[in-house]
Amino acid sequence: MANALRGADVLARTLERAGLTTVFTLSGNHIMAVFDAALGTGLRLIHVRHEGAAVHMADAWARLTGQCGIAMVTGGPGHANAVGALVTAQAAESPLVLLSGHAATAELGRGAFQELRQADMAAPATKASWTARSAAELGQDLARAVRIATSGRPGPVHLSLPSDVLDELVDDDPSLWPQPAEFSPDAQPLPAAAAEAALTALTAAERPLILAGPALCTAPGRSLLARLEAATGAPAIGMESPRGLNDPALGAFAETVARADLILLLAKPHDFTLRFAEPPFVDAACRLIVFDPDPALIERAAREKGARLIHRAVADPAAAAETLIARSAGKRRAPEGWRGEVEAALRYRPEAWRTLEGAGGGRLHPIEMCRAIAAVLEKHPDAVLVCDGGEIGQWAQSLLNARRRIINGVAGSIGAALPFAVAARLAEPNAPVIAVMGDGTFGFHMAEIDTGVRLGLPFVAVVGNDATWNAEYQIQLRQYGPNRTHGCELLPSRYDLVAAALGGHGALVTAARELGPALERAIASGKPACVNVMIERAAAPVVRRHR
Ligand SMILES: Cc1ncc(C[n+]2csc(CCOP(=O)(O)OP(=O)(O)O)c2C)c(N)n1
Ligand SMILES: [Mg+2]
Repeated sequence: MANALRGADVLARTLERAGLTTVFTLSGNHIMAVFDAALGTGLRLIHVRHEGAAVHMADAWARLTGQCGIAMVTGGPGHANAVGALVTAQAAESPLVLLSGHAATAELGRGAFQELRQADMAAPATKASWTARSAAELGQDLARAVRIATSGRPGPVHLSLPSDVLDELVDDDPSLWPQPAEFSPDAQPLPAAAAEAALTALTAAERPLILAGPALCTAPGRSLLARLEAATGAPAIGMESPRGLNDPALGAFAETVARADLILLLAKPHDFTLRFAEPPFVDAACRLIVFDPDPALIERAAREKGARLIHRAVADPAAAAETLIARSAGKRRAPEGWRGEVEAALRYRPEAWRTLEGAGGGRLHPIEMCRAIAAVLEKHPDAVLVCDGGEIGQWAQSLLNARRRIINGVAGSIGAALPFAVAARLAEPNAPVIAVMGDGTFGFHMAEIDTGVRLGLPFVAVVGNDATWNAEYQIQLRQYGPNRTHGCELLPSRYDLVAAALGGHGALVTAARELGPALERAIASGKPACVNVMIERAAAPVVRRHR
């Protein structure tokens, strides 16, 4: 073969041609052919310390750049380590492709090294999951994977790469290379009649709401929602938290949702986050409109709501919003008073939070911690804010904001914050990255500080260290009583020294006045940093004006 290429070359060059050049990876026997094929291409391999981190990074990359994220791991256990992280990307509606090495096709069923039913294993956490069959089809496989990941409701896709397919030789031929259009998402526009029906209902309603799903919670998605709100007069709110209506980032929003008379679910799943839109959370007479890319989710809402679902259509979220904006010109807008009421509820935080101070004694209240971080974010309006979960994550999400924010999301999983921070800095090389997480959460992926050090990707991990898996401790306290709290304690460990040991910057903070300067020093260090803040054990906030 004059111009013979390996399957691995087809894969690497297809990624390069598609501009998908940042690959978050952890090496392994089955994928070393791809590492080799990457030489001489424009591919940038970001070699991480755990396969789950590679997937989390591809997820954050997608959320920040709008591009499909790419993660590549080895077969068997490497793949298994990656699969858990897909769940976070799936619930966050984040498009990525997981490429996993795989035992050689010729050895399957014979006891091959690391043989595992990988496609079956990834299936429930992905939009599509399959195993490549030949080198000649690898380019098309990849284009299809990217297209599925980015179409409709975005999400992860898995493709397994048997090692003999990666090593197989094929002649270089135009048929190997997919056309750019083959990567492009399939478009599902909102039908004009559905848009008109929705706008008529929205303008006739007294207290309408537009609730959007995670896919529209990116920075461009939120700008689009603001335009949609301005065009229709109906408050348009993105929901991306497992706390749903009780998301403390939405202030006292739950109180106004209960008063809505019409809710348009714009690619927002009808699910537990809405408390299934049942009373007392949503009024029994409130009507619903569902525009969703997924017919199965429309059917589910129809089953749940019957005649209260007044209009429905299959449509992509951003396209549907654009159509609604275009068609709302000249139409009556929803009442101003209602919009003001919703805005006030979203903005509401208890007055006492402004001045609240902890008991001292070397520990800050989470509010004091967030106050200092908020001041730093104000000074750095270009900063990317990462928030993980747990009780401290709820405080941070309630009290901190930034134009570019990524949170763990509807999956309610903890641990992604450090990988998110590394990928955020890669995506935004000139912006400070501030990642807030609990001490339990820090432990999941603390080795990614090493990835940041090796690759020169600084970020500031702010650890709210209450020496507890506090979210679970609070459940024990609430549900089982103060005498039955056990097993959720951690040590007040020096995570700042972990960062320093790995070549990063570390600081321990035990008083509120120290935190602002410590954060500025951490940013100025130009290294991956851990600011280890000793905090009180405080239950996450539930924000209500009327009890
Ligand atoms: C992957 C995963 N494992 C376990 C949990 C359950 N969980 C939710 S919050 C939490 C405690 C988190 O502790 P920490 O990070 O210290 O935050 P804190 O609640 O103490 O502020 C746990 C164990 C989860 N949500 N996700
Ligand atoms: Mg904790």
